Amino acid sequence: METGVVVKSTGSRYKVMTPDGRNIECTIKGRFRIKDIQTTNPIAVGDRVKFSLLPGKEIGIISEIEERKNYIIRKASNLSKKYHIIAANIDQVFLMVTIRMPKTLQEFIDRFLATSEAYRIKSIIIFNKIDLYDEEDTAKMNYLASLYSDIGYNCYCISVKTGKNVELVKEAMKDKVNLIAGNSGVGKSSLLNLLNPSLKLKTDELSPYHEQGKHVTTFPEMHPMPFGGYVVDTPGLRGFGIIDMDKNEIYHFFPEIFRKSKECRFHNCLHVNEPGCAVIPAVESGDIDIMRYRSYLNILDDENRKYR
Ligand SMILES: Nc1nc2c(ncn2[C@@H]2O[C@H](COP(=O)(O)OP(=O)(O)OP(=O)(O)O)[C@@H](O)[C@H]2O)c(=O)[nH]1
Ligand SMILES: [Mg+2]
Ligand SMILES: [Zn+2]
Repeated sequence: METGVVVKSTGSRYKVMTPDGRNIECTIKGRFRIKDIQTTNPIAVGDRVKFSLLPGKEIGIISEIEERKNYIIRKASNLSKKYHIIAANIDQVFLMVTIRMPKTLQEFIDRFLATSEAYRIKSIIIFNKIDLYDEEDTAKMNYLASLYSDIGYNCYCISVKTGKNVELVKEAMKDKVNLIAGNSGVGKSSLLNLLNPSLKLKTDELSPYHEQGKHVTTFPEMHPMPFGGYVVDTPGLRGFGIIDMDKNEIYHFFPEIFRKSKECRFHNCLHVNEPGCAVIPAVESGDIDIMRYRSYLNILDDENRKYR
């Protein structure tokens, strides 16, 4: 029996990397399940597995998965009760966003961050393509970068094209298992190619009409970095099918709202219109960003709608 880490999973085939750096094609034997949730894929990138090589063949059979430290999932589709595991055993997530080409919506950022909070995985924001930004775009980026850093998320403003500030991202990724996520076309694979030129990952221009990415990367894959550590490249996210959250705990995943909520009169305050709420006046005075608050209300609304 050998051990290894799943670095790629395409349907029924898995690429497993051994501690001495060999890549073995594997299939699975038996059934693997996560307690309480239904998943469409039993094993994901980042899973640590045990496998045995078939005699005389280059193919391994996975027979065991180590317990996961954490995992990132998304709904298989909007209405489905099934989940798809994107990756497991991740140290931190880099959310790559762009102010233009394509434009990342702020609510998308907030939904993503709230979901990572729910998984207790540290998120870091990368603003990419700063070489394209005019004065207005730059002002918008600076506003968002200071908003999110004040809440507690580290932010990097970079250009993969010019290489500006990429060193800083490298330092932050060093010796960790990182995942990079974001809308299609923001430059995730381009960044990995810059960090590890031997990868030669496929990238493509945006479609000129919609200024949107073409979903070039189709499977998550873990790549080793020459400076130490790994990065999981992922396919561009469309809307963010947020995991089911208990409506009473959504605000726990907005750190600045959670901090303020301790001053609310009622411990079960949802910060919508309750008397003695401390969050609403903080939004009115600008201490809590109104767009963040709106993102919170929208997620709350989605959860309410499900049970109607
Ligand atoms: N001007 C500019 N273009 C960039 C920058 N980074 C990436 N691009 C371009 O953006 C386009 C999309 O890049 P990709 O790396 O394919 O984007 P992706 O996020 O991997 O997209 P998906 O795999 O579809 O999710 C390519 O044409 C890149 O050359 C940048 O910093 N500045
Ligand atoms: Mg890509
Ligand atoms: Zn309140």
